[in-house]
Amino acid sequence: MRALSQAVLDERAVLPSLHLPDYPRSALAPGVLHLGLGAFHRAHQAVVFDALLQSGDPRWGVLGVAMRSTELADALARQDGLYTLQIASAEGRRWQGVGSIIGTCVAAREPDRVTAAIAAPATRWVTLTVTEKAYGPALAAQLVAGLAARHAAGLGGLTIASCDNLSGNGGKLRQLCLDTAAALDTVLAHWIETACAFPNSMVDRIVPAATAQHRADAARMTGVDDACALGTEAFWEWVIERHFVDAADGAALAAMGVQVVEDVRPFEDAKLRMLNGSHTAIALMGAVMGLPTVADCVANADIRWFIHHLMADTVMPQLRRPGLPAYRDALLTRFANPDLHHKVHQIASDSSLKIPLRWLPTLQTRLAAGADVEPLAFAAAVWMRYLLAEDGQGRPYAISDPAGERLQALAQQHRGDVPGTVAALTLPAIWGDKLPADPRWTSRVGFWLDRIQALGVGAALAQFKAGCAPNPNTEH
Ligand code: CS2
Repeated sequence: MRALSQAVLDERAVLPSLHLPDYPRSALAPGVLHLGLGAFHRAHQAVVFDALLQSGDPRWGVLGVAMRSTELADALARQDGLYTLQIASAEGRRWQGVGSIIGTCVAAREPDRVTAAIAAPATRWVTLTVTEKAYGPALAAQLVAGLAARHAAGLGGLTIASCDNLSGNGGKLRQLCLDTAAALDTVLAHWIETACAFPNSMVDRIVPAATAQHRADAARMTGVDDACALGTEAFWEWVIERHFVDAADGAALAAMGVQVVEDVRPFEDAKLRMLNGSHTAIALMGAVMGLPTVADCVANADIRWFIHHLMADTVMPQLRRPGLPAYRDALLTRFANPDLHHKVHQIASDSSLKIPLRWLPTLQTRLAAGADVEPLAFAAAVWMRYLLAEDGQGRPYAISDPAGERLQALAQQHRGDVPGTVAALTLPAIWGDKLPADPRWTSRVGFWLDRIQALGVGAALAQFKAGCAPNPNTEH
């Protein structure tokens, strides 16, 4: 079987079921530099840029930059940046060839190439999906080096759009760049501040890590071998603040289905706390209960009930996004998508960085108002149990988290001692300053950790459910 490439595309040597890009890719110069080349970007922004290119606007070709790992960047380069995306929903599966990535490189291997690309005249945008843990000095240094070269060349500023699951992602990135630049050169810092735009944005599409199954399915469906095939759901959202170097970009993106708004906050809060907050709770429960995927978890009636309860009664009262009940119900349907096979351990990774963004704002607001936080106390207890690194059947698993070693050591050290575990793991870096000293929180986490130790997560969850009086305002 031939490998996917531009030549294969030009000969139309693929099966007709595949929707293909047919714009002149070889004539494009990248207008977008994407940092964090991975599955999410390829199933989300790259698809929007593909649609823009398809509409006849040649300014949206992407140079895809992997931060460290070379495998995907090199595999994509071997097939001229092309890949097939499987889109699975209740209506069935369809396949789309995506052509917007016209070059790839690896930041750790070719930092100068990244700097040169940021400073290239054709570059207009930088987009980022580098994950929560990357917002530090190394990222800022890379961006500022490129921006300094751009400034020195007398070129205009860039729109730099963080697409990571952080609240106020654009503002955080802007501050990081300004602080780094100010330490080097105040003129440069002023230029970044005035000539570049850092819009906040919310991105959403569930994109599990690509597997060999995607490759096998792609081969069957297209007749060519695609080492970079991946799968996603039909749903996608990109909500971005109206704040661009070129104001006309707002209309161009909007024409492709991107929502361009004055204030991203209501969308970002709803997405982080409902989708991502539920994801983290599901992933930790699934890991300890030995349920491999999100769909396996929400097929369990008690977990499904718990997630509905968490969203409806604890998270939604603080949110402003319109249409929340429908958003909640759509999320449960998305989680149940049987084609995604979204692994709980993928989502459970980096939980120490995700919990402060996904659970903490709800907790802080509710505790300040004297409202109950019981589902999150239960979820926090599951996280503490998860840190023992073995499921309810005693099967070990790996924990992937920058603080993982330290957290696991603490969990082991206090194993069997509930108050000791709660005290040791309610770290201010994760749970904020107030929760460690708030007995309304620590006592409830301890209560549920005790139940989990005595009964296991599944039976403790059944007890949680039995103890909840039905809320007359929400149908479960
Ligand atoms: C997930 C997200 O891995 C995770 O932590 O919660 O990647 C989630 O699938 C996306 O944000 C959906 O848009």
